[in-house]
Amino acid sequence: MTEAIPAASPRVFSGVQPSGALHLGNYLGALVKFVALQHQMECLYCVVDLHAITAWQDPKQLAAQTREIAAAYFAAGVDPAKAIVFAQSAVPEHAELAWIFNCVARLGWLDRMIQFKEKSGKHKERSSVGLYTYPVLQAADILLYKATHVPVGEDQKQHLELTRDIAAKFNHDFDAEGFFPLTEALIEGPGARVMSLRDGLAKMSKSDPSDQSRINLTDDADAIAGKIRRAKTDPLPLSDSLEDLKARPEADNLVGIYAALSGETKAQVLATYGGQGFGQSFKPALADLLVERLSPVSAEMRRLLADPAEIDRTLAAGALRARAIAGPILAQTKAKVGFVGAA
Ligand code: AQP
Repeated sequence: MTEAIPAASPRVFSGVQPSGALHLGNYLGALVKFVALQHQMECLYCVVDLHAITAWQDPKQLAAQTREIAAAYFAAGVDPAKAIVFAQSAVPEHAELAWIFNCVARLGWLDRMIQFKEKSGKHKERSSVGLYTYPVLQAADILLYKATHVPVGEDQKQHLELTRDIAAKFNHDFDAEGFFPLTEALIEGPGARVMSLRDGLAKMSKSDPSDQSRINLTDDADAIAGKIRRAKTDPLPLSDSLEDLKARPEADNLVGIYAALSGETKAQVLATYGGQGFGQSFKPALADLLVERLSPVSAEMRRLLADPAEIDRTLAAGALRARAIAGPILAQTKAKVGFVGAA
């Protein structure tokens, strides 16, 4: 008989990989949402180091990068007394649930994942097996806490759909309707898809070989001004029509970044700067706005990173809180699968 389980109470889970310096896309697509949500629901924010090692990470760098992501969370405004902040590898239940989900997910589902195709490129046979099953681990991250909402950028939409497919198949196969929630992605928002400063059709990314393609959270005012000055645009002035932006991806991206940072709509930005050349006042104003928003974050990151032991203590305390939620959910999952000795 199908077991009736009450609707899950709202809970947020999200994570960022410690695979390099954070950029403006991570900040607007993820961190800004993390901060807002911690006041509305129970939130778990993870530094997903198990995900990071799906591509090579220098072991000497990985710990520093993990602390840097945690520092970025706190500097952006995540409060570790409110949200649960921890490193993924400190909660072994993630890997355990991922194995069970590896046996639930179908090969055909993973074959369709665009991010694997993009990241593995032409030489997929040389990619790690972990990169291929990355979305399954992501589903485990989320469902280990029965999270109902996941704030992410638009690039993660397909992985969230896979998480729902895995939850639905598990619930069906193990006769446990409603056991895992069908998690919703929280993608909407002005910074959901920040594009490269060198190519308006490619997303801003940590792994882009060109540092000029992104604004890093740790860039100083000169670096930000230089990158915005050199940001690719077209020779036409900025128009005052939203329709016109659709065919001009680089212009659209810069206007979108300005709107996301200022809290204005794109139409309001165009009402102020439309009709002028990019360099006249729009690009300098955008650089100033970026410096105004990001420099307090990078200053706070530097302050926090001066005391790595304190970051480690905060992450360890977060891992204990995370395990207190994860343990019983994993035990129930194992019992449903039929493992002897599970609670
Ligand atoms: N360009 C972006 N615009 C909006 N949101 C973005 N995110 C990433 N890039 C953009 C969001 O940031 C969160 C953390 O991402 P991640 O580091 O875990 O993985 P990612 O999506 O693979 O990020 P990168 O920067 O592109 O890293 P690499 O180059 O290593 O792959 C996620 O919520 C993501 O949606």
